[in-house]
Parts: sequence; C-alpha cells; structure tokens
Amino acid sequence: MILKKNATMKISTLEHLISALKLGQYDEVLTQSFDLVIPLEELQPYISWNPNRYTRNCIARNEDFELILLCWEKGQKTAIHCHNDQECWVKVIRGDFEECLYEYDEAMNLMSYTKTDQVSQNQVTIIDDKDIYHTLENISQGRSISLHLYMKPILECGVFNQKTNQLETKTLAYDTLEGEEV
Ligand code: CSS
Ligand code: FE2
Repeated sequence: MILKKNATMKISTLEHLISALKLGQYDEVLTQSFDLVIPLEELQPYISWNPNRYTRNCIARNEDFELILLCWEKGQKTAIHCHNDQECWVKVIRGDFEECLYEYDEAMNLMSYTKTDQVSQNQVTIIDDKDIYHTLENISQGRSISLHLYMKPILECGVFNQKTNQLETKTLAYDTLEGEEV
C-alpha cells in the first residue's frame, strides 16, 4: 500500500504498532490507543505466567521506548510505584484491573491516596505526571493481560514502602525476552 505523505496508517497489528513507535509517532499511538485492538494470537509469544507475581515480557525496546506485556494471575498486584519520570501507557488486553492513584509530596515525604478506578478490556490508563504514583491489581476471576508502553524505558522505579513510609528504588527485570532491540 502506498501511503500519502502525512497520511496516517490505522494501527491494527502489533507490527504496525512497533513500526509507529520506531518512527517516534507517539502522539499517533496514544490517539489511536483507545480503539486499538491487537489480536491475542499476535501477543501469544510474549505470554508467561508465575504463580508468585505478575510477569514482565519484553516485546520491543530501544533507547526511546519500551513495549512490554504483563501477565497477571488472579489477585496479583503491584506495590505503590512511579515510572521513573517516564510517561506510562497501559492498554488492557484481557480482564479487569483496579487502579489506585496516589500523589506524592516530596518535601513532606507524604503519599496521599487520590482515587480508585476500574480499567477493563480495551480501556487505556495513562500516567504522565512524575508525582503521581499508582497500584494496579488484577481483579478478574482469572488471568489478565495488559500491554505497557514507557517512553523511555524504565530500568528502575520508586516504590513506596507502606510499613516504613519510605520510598525505595526497585530494579525492574524481564521474565521473557522474546522481543528484540528495534
Ligand atoms: N509499572 C509496572 C506495572 S504497572 S504500570 C511495571 O512496569 O512492572
Ligand atoms: Fe505502573
């Protein structure tokens, strides 16, 4: 297909999505992300499960972005965390999540709960403020899957320890590395 200059391709496959990200078309991806439906078969190579914690599976990354698939057993959840100042985009592929939002006041070292949202299949949640922290929990009756985009990649993030009321730094790792440097 010959595209006209400036013409926008509708993103409908994982390959299209990765191509758009490689071209730096982040605004385009974010605009289309609400309607975006990536077939589950295309995500199959990146699915893995762990009974003890959600898994992080790399689909594609370079120095500008990181696209990963997270696989959640029933009830698995994150700690209260941030995204190392990077914009975070989450698209629910399957299942239902509860997202709790918090705001961190660095001067006071105070983490304040703001609100709880439910994010369901095909919906998108975005965090683009460095002071906003959140938790994500799989509240489905079974497994859930979510697609995450960070611009740029996050190698570590701040995690709020609710027992000590202190921020800690957590190193983030992949469970599978099917995806390549692109
Ligand atoms: N930030 C978490 C998932 S919730 S957005 C992570 O990358 O593991
Ligand atoms: Fe997060």
